[in-house]
Amino acid sequence: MPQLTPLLAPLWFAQLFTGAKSFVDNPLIGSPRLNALGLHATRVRAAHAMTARRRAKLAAPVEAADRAAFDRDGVVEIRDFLPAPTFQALREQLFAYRGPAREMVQGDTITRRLAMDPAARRALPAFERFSRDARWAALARYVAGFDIEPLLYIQSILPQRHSAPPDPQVRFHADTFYPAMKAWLFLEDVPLETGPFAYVKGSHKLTPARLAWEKQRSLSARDGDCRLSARGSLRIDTSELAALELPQPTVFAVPANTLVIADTFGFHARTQASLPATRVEIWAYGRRNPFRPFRGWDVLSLPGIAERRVPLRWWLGDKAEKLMPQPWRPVGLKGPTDD
Ligand SMILES: O=C(O)CCC(=O)C(=O)O
Repeated sequence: MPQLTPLLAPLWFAQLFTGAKSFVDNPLIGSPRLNALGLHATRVRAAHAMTARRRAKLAAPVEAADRAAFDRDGVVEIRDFLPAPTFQALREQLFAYRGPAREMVQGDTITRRLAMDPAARRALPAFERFSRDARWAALARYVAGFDIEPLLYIQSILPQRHSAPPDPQVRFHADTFYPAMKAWLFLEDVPLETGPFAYVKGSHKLTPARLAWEKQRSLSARDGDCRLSARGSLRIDTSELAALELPQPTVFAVPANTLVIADTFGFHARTQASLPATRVEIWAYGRRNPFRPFRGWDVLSLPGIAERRVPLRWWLGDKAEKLMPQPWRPVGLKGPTDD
């Protein structure tokens, strides 16, 4: 709507100082001319510099080995994360639980999420041991670069449920132009056939080669034929990794009770499942405006509020549906393994 342009210009400008990442929804962020002058590259550099400062202040409580692994690789894998009896109890409680679920279909794959809201927490008392775990809490905050309580869900990945092109998550990508945290505590073994998570170790680092790649991609991302790249999650082919001095991906085909936590500025993907499996996990997500100078404090992370954020977001999303169609559809009461 061209007549709205002068009204929206201040909003587009203000968004430059937030995590807004879509090259198509904001004409400044998507402008090939501004990006040739270095707009995208400057946002990337500034966001990483701010994160490094905040992470330095969040480092002390993180176990030294976890910090070293994360700083080197951008991803940490911790096997046998919960004590065996707690994990067994968590599995039993989680597989028996049914709650208000949301689903999103991407290609042939359904992603189902149930909020770890107060009702879920009452039904899964063993979850408390995970959410209050000091090692997890410190690492989640360090990786996110903020002193925030992550959003927590029960998530199921159900590949090969539609006859459709492949799930777009199987193409390697960076979620954002800035560091952000995602984590998975797998409730069952994740063999290769079920489509494990994969990560390009070291790709969380903003090297000169990566910065040049970001700048190059920002010139054409808006007009390219990949919808998700245009929306700011740049896709990369594994054949391009060597030129960025990066290794081939590591596939996390891991046993049950493994925690994987990653900076999703690093290149990652879900590998292609070869059967219609159901991968069940506790899934966590932590990000905030990357240009914020301080690591905390976050009122939304307070107990009593933190666990109500997901239902609140869903409710707000439903209210704004007409303005902004949202992909997460309510599907009634479901359990994590229902088909
Ligand atoms: O579920 C996975 O294994 C990875 C999904 C993914 O690529 C993402 O969350 O961005």
